[in-house]
Amino acid sequence: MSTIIKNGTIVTADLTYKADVLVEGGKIVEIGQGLLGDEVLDASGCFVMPGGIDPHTHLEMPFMGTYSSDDFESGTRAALSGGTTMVVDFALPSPEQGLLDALQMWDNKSTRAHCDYSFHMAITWWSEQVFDEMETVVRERGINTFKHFMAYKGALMVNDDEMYASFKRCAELGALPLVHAENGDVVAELQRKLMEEGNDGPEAHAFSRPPQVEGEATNRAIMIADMAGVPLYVVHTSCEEAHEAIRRARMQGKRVYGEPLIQHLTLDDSEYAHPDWDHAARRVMSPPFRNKQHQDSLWAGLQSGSLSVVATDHCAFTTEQKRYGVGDFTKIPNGTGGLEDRMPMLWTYGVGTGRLTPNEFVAVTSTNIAKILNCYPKKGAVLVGADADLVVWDPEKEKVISAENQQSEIDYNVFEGKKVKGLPRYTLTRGRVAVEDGAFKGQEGHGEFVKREPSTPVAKALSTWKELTAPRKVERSGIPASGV
Ligand code: DUC
Ligand code: ZN
Ligand code: ZN
Ligand code: ZN
Repeated sequence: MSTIIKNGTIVTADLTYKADVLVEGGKIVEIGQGLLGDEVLDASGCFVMPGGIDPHTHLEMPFMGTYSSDDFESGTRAALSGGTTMVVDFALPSPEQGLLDALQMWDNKSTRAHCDYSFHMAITWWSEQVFDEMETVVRERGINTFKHFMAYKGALMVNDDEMYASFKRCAELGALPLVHAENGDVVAELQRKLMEEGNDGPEAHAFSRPPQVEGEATNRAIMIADMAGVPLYVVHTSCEEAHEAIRRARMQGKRVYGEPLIQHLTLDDSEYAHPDWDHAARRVMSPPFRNKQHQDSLWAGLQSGSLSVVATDHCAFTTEQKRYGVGDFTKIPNGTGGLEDRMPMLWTYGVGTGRLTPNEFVAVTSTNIAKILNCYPKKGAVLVGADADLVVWDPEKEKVISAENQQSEIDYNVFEGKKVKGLPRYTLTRGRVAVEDGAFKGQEGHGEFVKREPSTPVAKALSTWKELTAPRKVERSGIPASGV
């Protein structure tokens, strides 16, 4: 059976034009005028765009004494409902657990996915076993990205020596390292001091993770990546200091990518001052929400291209789970949701305000991500031969975001009450209509794992550092006798 998307305007990262799209066998087979197909989807008044890719989710992840509450079933249901057709989740080994062992757990969880997905592999400890398994992860499992936590001391955090070793290994394998950039030592000390002074509420969370800890760690990771000769992807860039570091590195020719979250772009730190404990705790995530100055910087980064993609870091916890941290803010499970809302929120606050063009919207929600993570043009494209992961986007369709009608399985939504304009009329996952006018019609287990090859060596070019400082033995005319 074929499906034809008729009367729409195709919007890609670089083109806008009117054409029909013919889909068969899960792929785009023809783009042109007056095409015919079995199932007809009317896209009048709509934009036909590559489905969104969320490069950063944590589904059913063991974390801070519990598990994040959206799994691959509810998480991908939320994704598709908001126009996202692929998620990239983090396989997270517990301390001393092998990478392949952890991957097996993620394989098992992800069988319920409604849409396609891929994994990043987290490096949470370092050993010869980890070094060896990284090669299998890249060459046999099709995972070309490794995440490093510079925070969560005593749990997930890796030190500089481990990070440098892992970055060098990534360089050898043609893999891309990712960092959660916050100085975990300083965070731990600020947390201790705040608690000691009796600041145990969720408002203390933001004070324990100021922009400086993120700016410092971002700079450090960039310099370590430079020395290892590998590109770098900085997850959840939330503040001006981190953005500045990324922007400077890019101007120096370093291949560094920044990923702001939709939450940091649209919500600010006044949320933590809310008199209701639950309200504030539900918004505890790391890095925390920032003030308007930082938000402006992130928007400017997207507009100018110094920041590359927009993600969610979807890591949803119920109010009950958040309450583990009553009396000690450091025990509030860190994380917020956003999978269903990323695309409508970015359209409303980005395209709707004139900050982003529709083409730029496609770039930062889909195409840039597919290119950086090396699954383009299978994903992120409206091209013949690409997967038919598409969203028929109605720019006039409106709703008010509310936990009452969301797909996520938690009991609140951090965007509650926000009015969005711009929503999917249809979302297609490999040619299958999974969302039609707000109604979910997906199929559990339809999602497939997307293998991502290592990058070609040319994509590894970073700065000229290596050329300039490659050690050279100096021939000397004479060497003085030892002074001892
Ligand atoms: N930050 C969060 O808020 N949650 C999951 C992990 C992270 O780094
Ligand atoms: Zn569920
Ligand atoms: Zn993180
Ligand atoms: Zn994360």
